[in-house]
Amino acid sequence: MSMRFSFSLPLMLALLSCQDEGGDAGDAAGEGRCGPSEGVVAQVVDGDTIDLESGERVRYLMIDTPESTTEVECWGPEAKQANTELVEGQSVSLAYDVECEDDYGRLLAYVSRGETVINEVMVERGHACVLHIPPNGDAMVETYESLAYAAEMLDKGLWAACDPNPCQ
Ligand SMILES: [Ca+2]
Repeated sequence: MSMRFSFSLPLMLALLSCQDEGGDAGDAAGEGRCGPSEGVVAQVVDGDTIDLESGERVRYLMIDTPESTTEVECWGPEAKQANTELVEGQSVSLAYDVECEDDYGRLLAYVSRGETVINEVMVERGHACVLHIPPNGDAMVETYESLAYAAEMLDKGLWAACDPNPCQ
């Protein structure tokens, strides 16, 4: 018994420390490195921002959608509507990058429903432009740029509807 214990404790500690270094690998309480690792979307603010029932405001990483709140830009209302249909009232998971918050205190996250990353869907369907603010997204920028390029080639959403194009 004691032999087995002396073997497994260091192993457990090693596993735990790996998990800590894993960034947003959440612990048992559902906490990621920067904030909650899951939540329910109470309200969609616009195409790239949501409020969780737990109170956090979350700004989607790597994307920017046209405004639909204080001012209304081309495709702003459509982007908000698309985001609403995707996540409002839904359980989502959150993954973080290097910097946890923006200057407004909003959590910066990749937001997923099941295996679907909503940030990517918004670009893929032509509802969002790519917005890369390093060091966040350095590992993801090529993925997002190619999704935006495909949306542009296929005349999706804002790429066909807006002149001038809000992504340029
Ligand atoms: Ca925006």
